[in-house]
Formats: sequence, C-alpha cells, structure tokens
Amino acid sequence: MSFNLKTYLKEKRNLVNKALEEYLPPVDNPTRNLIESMRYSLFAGGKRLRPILCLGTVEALGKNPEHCLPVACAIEMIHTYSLIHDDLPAMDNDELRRGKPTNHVVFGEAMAILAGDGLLTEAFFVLSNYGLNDLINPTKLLEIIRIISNAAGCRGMVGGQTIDMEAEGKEIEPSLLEMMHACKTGALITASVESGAVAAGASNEARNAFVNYGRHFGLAFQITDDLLDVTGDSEEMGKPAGSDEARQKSTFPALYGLEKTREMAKFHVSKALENLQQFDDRALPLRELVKYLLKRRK
Ligand code: GRG
Repeated sequence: MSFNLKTYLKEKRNLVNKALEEYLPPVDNPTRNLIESMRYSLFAGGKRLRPILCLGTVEALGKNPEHCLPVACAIEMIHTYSLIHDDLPAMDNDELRRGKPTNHVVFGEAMAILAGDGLLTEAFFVLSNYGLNDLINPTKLLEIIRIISNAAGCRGMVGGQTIDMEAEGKEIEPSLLEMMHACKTGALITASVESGAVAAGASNEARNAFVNYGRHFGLAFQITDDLLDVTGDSEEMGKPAGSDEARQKSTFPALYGLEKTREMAKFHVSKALENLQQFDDRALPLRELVKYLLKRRK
C-alpha cells in the first residue's frame, strides 16, 4: 500500500485547522484581545500531533475520523494552553515558541494567563457543545471527558509539570524522570489515542493496545525532544537549542548519554509498533507516525 506521511499530515492538519476555526468564538468586542491572544497561539504553526493521533486511531478502527474532530480540537486547545503557561515568566520564561514570540511577549503576562485559561475551558465547551454525533453517544462522550480531564490535570500534565518545576537544578532518579514525562507530555498523548479508541467503539483489548502505543509514543516523543535540544538546530525547531542544559534540567541525554538515549528512543518506537500488530493497513498512518519520531528535526 502506498502511503505518503507528509501528505497525510497536511490533510489532517487542514481538517483540524478548519474545525478549530468553526468552533472558536469570533474576534469581537469587548473580549477582542482575549480571543486574539487565544488564536495567536492556537494558529502559531503547531504540528497538530495530538489531534492527528486521535483521528488516526479512529481511522485505524475503520470509523470516520471527522466525527472525532471536536475531541481532537479540544485536545489541541488544552495542549496550546499548556504551552502558553509553560512559557510564562513564572515558569520557563521563554520568549520564542514555534519560531514566534511567545504569547506573553506579544499580549502581556496577564492576557497570556487568561488566554491559557480561556483555551482550557473552551476545550470542555467544545466537547460538550459539538461532541455528540452519529459516532459519539453520551456515554462515550462522558468517558472521553473523563480520559481527557484526568490526563490534563493533577494526575497527568499539571502533575508532571509540578514534578518538573520542583526538580529543576537537582539530579533526579531515572524512575522519577520517566514518571515526570509520562505525566507531563505522555498523558495527553495517550489520552489522544485512547479517546479516539473510545469514540470508535474499540474492544477492551484494542483500547489497551492503543493506550500502550500511546505510552510508548509519548516516551519516544519526549526522548527525541530531549535529543533535539542537544543536537537540533534552533532555526529549524523555532526555539533555542541547549535550553535544557542551561536550565540544569534533568533529561534523558544528561542521565544516560547520547548513545543510550538514542537506543531508548528506538526501543519505545518498536514497543509502540508491537502494540499495533493486531491492526490492519488502516493503522499504517499511526505506524509511520511513530517511526517518524526517530527522524524528526522539530
Ligand atoms: C503549564 C500546566 C502546564 C503544563 C505544561 C506540556 C508541558 C506542560 C510543557 C511543555 C514543555 C515542553 C516544551 C516539553 C517538551 C515536549 C513538548 C510537549 C513539546 C511541545 O509539543 P509539540 O512539539 O508542539 O507537539 P507543537 O508546537 O508542534 O504543538
């Protein structure tokens, strides 16, 4: 079967961008600045990785991914809020993201906080307002909301961010490093595939396989992100390389060295692929996507 990942990603990104436009409130007074600030980061050129994982899972299970667009877009809104808050002076104090000035640099700190709050809340509005359709019934929608809120909050992303913040400048145990990443970036990635699986009506066995794919994908993603911070090109990445070391962050390369870290990335990619073995050719995009992590440059 011939398959072009680049074309696939572009097609899915377009679908997601169109749906986001449809769901977002219009830029209008008196909240013009807030909506502009939310839109600025939401349309700043993100890869749309999490929504694509969600749609790809629905497709792998033979269902129409378009029915899952509200779920995919809600996840991207949560992801974008997390990046806006992560860049704030009180957190990482970053001035560049996706090659553009960060939200607080453009709109000021207070508005950036509100834009993040707005996006997080909007995600759950989108889910509840647009989520029900021929594929997703109320029971599935409630389960999807449970999965996403669990992954985004203190048991997931916010919890991971807390561990990260408190570990800065300290050397942490490898097990805590893995747990931090599983929560900080892995949880939302896993929730993207799991919610797609629930929407498509996966059996328990299939759902577990996707969850395991998501966990290994998340770790491979974070490990390759750490590698890029050491070996990547600032211009291509749209953010400065070497920032982890400058901040004395515990990373996989710092703990294990480059060679072992590359092996670990390969290991998680192969485990992710192993979990897709039971699925047919419709899972090809998910297979190619995880393999692509080993080649990514941003
Ligand atoms: C502030 C509550 C709160 C959480 C922040 C996810 C996160 C938690 C921080 C991001 C820190 C970071 C840069 C981690 C490295 C991996 C990562 C999540 C990169 C950004 O995700 P991509 O590459 O971004 O999918 P794009 O720009 O493509 O959307």
